[in-house]
Amino acid sequence: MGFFSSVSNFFFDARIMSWDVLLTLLNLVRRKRRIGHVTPEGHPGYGGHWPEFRPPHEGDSRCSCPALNAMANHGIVARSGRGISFVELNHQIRTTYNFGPSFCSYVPHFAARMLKKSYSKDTFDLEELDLHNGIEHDGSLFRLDTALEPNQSVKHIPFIEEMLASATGKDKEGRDIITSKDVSRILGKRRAVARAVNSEFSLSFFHKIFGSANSSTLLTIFGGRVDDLNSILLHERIPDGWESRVRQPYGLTMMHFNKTVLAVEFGVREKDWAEAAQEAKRNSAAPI
Ligand code: HEM
Ligand SMILES: *[C@@H]1O[C@H](CO)[C@@H](O)[C@H](O)[C@H]1NC(C)=O
Ligand SMILES: *[C@@H]1O[C@H](CO)[C@@H](O)[C@H](O)[C@H]1NC(C)=O
Ligand SMILES: CC(=O)N[C@H]1CO[C@H](CO)[C@@H](O)[C@@H]1O
Repeated sequence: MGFFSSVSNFFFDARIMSWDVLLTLLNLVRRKRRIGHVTPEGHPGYGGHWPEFRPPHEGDSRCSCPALNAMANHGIVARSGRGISFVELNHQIRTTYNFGPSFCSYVPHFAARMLKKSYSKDTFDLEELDLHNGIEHDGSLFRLDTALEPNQSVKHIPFIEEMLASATGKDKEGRDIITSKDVSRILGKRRAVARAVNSEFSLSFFHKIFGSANSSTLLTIFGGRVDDLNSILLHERIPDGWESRVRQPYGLTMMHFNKTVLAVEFGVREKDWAEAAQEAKRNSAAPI
């Protein structure tokens, strides 16, 4: 029941949705933030100065989300990844990545409900977010499925390298850029192969949408830039001088984000990967 009520909250939370629509409209009429001033003054990362990066120590908590792990690695939330409050997460993802306040309120509320915790009073450890089929799901871009790798903080380097190498776009300066089509293509492959090699594979419609939402941040917040994503995905480190590529004054709203998400999801064609999936199945030593 919990999960379904959360999902229905997602689709029917009229209050957050109308707030989001309002912010989307304000974004249209107000000027974008100036380059170099996207991260607000007084917050970590202002002017591209991110707090020191330190990889996690033994015993620190990390999760399947590269963006949240990076915040812990820079001490924007507790470096231990433990005892993080949902309220704090809301504020920190907003200033770090310039997601809109509606989204930044919605997601930690969703996570708190998933963990059966109080949004306003409780805290969580990053690894708790990896509850399988809560938010974490099969067929991801950068992690093996839970049945194959129970520790979801473990990056699957070949997946990350394949994604980065598959970028087909270029920006004006000639840098490599991942496009919406690139993300759809790789997502299709991940899902087709995972379905073939993992007998416990499951991916509901809602998790598909979440999956393409998570993947779409590569295109929006990170602007598809391979140089930055190399650092974020492989090292969970925010590059020096980095700021969100979303410059809207009220951040990335759900309404705006939806467009990217739907373009990615509708571009996914698992069928194109039937052969790759069969081959992966033949090659997987111990069928799981
Ligand atoms: C409260 C905020 C957030 C929560 C609770 C959260 C949680 C998660 C979880 C559980 C996953 C794993 C999903 C899977 O199984 O594939 C994930 C993946 C991901 N998240 Fe987050 N996340 C949050 C915010 C963000 C933000 C702000 C960004 C970007 C700036 C982001 C980018 C990503 C990316 C790129 C992935 C990888 C997708 C994949 O491997 O397919 N997340 N997140
Ligand atoms: C999970 O993997 C991470 C990264 O490799 C490691 O540091 C951590 O100790 C592992 N956690 C468990 C519970 O095995
Ligand atoms: C985003 O898309 C979902 C699914 O189509 C929809 O139910 C939701 O209302 C949309 N949110 C906004 C703010 O447009
Ligand atoms: C940044 C982003 O889109 N995060 C989403 C990842 O997926 C979970 C659900 O699976 C959403 O709650 C997050 O909003």
